Amino acid sequence: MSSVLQVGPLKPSLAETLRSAYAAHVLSDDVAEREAFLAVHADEITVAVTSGRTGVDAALMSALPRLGAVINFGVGYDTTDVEEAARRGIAVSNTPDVLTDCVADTAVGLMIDVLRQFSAADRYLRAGRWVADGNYPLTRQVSNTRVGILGLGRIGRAIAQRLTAFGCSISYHNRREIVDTPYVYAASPVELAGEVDVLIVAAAGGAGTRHLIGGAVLDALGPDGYLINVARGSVVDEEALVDALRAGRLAGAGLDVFADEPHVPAALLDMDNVVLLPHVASGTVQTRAAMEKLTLRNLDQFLATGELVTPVPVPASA
Ligand code: 8YV
Repeated sequence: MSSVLQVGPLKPSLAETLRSAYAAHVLSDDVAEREAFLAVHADEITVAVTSGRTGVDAALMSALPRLGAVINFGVGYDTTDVEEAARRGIAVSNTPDVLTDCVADTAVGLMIDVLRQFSAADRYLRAGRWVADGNYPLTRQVSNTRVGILGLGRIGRAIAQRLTAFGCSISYHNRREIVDTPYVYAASPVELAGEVDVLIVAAAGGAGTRHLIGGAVLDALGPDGYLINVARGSVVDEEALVDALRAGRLAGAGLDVFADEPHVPAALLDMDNVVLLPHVASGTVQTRAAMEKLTLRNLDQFLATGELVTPVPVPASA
């Protein structure tokens, strides 16, 4: 009998530890198997371990009457219904801080790649075009650009710090203006986009930020502007983004996240001014190991004391 339930796929070594050290159950994707499992084991489960990819929704919470914690591998927890969790007294944890550097590195890498067109230039060379067609066309300078950051949390600040070293000017929009930063506050995403060359999305996902970047923001960014997203695909209206890129109303985009992962809008695949990554921002051996360790610390502490090491804030609405 185990009180731990794995919900959705996890890093293989984490899934193996859950199995061998905690005798964790694994929730099936198959509806009939899931119901059969819940009919027998629902009362045993006190902790669910999941990731941002899957999460725990209100229906699963109501099917697990003794659930006390949702432990999320990843900093983003928009797939878990935190309002419902708060109503039910279920604590939720995530893995902040340990992935900040890698995600910020990825944002800067995407920005450099999109503006300087390194991926496209690499394709150009491999296709024999340097020989056939001559030098690659000139691109856009990265240093000294004006950068706007949507969401000045831990990751947003780490991006700002890195780009400050590139001589970039940094402005930001955030739910609240932050007093202790040297960066310039913009009152809305549209205002921010209108002031910068590159807009970097580092905001949390979820209902509150859904489609915050739509046609109006992209138009404010304009035909010389670039969009970088390392947050959640849901923050950007993908259709509006495709339209803007197609029409040349935006210079380019660098995307690590998409609305319907792993599916990527087909129109983007042929665009040389777009760099596409398969959600790899935290995907280094070092960072994923640190995320795994923090996930297990949350689990151990919850099982021992009923408290989490890195709980997420309880939503204001709860
Ligand atoms: C992970 C992420 O790839 O932390 C997050 O929110 O998006 C990534 O670090 C993901 O959570 C793993 O499922």
